[in-house]
Amino acid sequence: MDRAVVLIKPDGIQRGIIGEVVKRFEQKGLHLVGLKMISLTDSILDEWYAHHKDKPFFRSLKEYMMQYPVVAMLWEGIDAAKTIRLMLGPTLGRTAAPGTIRGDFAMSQQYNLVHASEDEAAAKKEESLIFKENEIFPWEKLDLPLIYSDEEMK
Ligand code: FUP
Repeated sequence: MDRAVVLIKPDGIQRGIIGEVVKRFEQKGLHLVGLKMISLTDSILDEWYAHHKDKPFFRSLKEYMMQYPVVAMLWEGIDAAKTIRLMLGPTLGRTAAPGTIRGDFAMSQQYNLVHASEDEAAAKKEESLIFKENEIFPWEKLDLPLIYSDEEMK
């Protein structure tokens, strides 16, 4: 199983979509192993968005991410990051297909409500920036044999 970090960003908190996002990932069959509210700091964001540090939008992106707390989640599943990013839709909300989270709730590029790790490497980095070891709960999810075949779970 892979893991992916999801953040419901400050605009998502203000728009009241926490339950909606959690509901969609639970319905999909993803496995929630970490969940907390956190205020992101300048130093976390410098590392989080290191790949954007020379972009013109970097400063306003960080300010927006620090404006209100975020809800951080750690989800497990086969191809978790890829699956979740499909469920979010593309970064620019108004181009996202209906049925995706951004397609159903977002118009903007910056205010696109939810972040998800790009791939497994990004997920590992983001997990270590947000979650302490005792904040991760790998509980046994009893319906996994109904979500994946034995072959897929090997
Ligand atoms: P994503 O992988 O969907 O999080 O998108 P990116 O890594 O490309 O961008 C990270 C965040 O930067 C996005 F959520 C929105 C913001 N952004 C801008 O504000 N302006 C841009 O031109 C590009 C991205």
